[in-house]
Amino acid sequence: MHIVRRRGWELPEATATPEAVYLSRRAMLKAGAGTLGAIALPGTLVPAALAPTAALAQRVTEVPDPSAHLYPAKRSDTFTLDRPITPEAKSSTVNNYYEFSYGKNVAPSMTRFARRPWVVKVDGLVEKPFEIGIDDLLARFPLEERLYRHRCVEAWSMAVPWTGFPMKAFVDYAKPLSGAKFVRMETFLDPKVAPNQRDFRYPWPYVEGLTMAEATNELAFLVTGVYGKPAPAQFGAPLRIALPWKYGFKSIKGIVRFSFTDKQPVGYWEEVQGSEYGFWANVNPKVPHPRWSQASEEDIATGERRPTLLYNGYGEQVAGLYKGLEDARIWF
Ligand SMILES: Nc1nc2c(c(=O)[nH]1)N[C@H]1C(S)=C(S)[C@@H](COP(=O)(O)O)O[C@H]1N2
Ligand SMILES: [Mo]
Repeated sequence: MHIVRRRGWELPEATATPEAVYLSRRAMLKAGAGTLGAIALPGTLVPAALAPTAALAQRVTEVPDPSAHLYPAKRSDTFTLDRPITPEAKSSTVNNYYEFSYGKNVAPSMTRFARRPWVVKVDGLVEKPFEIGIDDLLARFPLEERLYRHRCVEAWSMAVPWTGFPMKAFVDYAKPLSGAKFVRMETFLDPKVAPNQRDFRYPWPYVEGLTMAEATNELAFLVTGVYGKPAPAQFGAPLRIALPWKYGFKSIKGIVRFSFTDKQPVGYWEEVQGSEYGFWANVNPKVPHPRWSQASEEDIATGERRPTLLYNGYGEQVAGLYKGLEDARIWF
């Protein structure tokens, strides 16, 4: 979603994204300043052997999804939209998935990604840590469809019919101990599949976190499908989350691990640039991002600008979560 300030040794494709982000000193130190001169000449990040080929693309897309028979799921009438559903042709070609591309058309860079096999790990402060395959998970939780608005911190928005199950059902199943205060979620890590995970400037894997109260709020939704079918890879298949009252970067894709913890997790973007992206990231039109306004947003389908809503319009469900936190930085 953001580019890194351009330096001589940086990649040309980094210029494809609209906003500039400044890598924190911490991230640079973590990357190891000593290696800076040695690598990342333009073009060396993705070895030729990893460049997508038409044959590979075909192989990956031809794998039938074993969960296809579960779709479409019944649409919930609890969650309604104040705008049309964004056409799939648009929402599936304007994506953020930094592991694969710093630009918005991510799908062509995902030819090495496969949605199966996929194992999810549950650990930390739980009665008993375990692993579960995505299809066993899908068999355990009834699927439903929910229409949610989605608001990226970059001030664009869309409206999507997600399919999945409430995060609360999953949390109950994980049996967290009473000492668990947060859930930390982690994206897969496999640079052979996700070329940008070789980019030492970023703290892979992608991580996000929620308080237990947020994770068990009725809106927190674990997503497995979209538009009435298993989610295409660029949407974060086979498992991502949708948190419609928060900026989109909280809605982590490609989840392989849930860790229950008593420590507030540090998210990927918080780690990259903590002065601009924080733990809470609740949508608020009145609190500008340090580099741009959040007062309005652009609908990616129509180009129309509309006023941004507090909590992205979901205050009724979530405002209560933040009582007593009025002075905290809950808008970044
Ligand atoms: N693992 C991972 N999850 C991610 C991201 C990412 O780069 N990597 N981008 C986030 C951002 S900034 C947004 S806006 C949403 C985009 O979701 P979409 O592509 O389905 O619209 O995914 C979020 N989840
Ligand atoms: Mo975003």
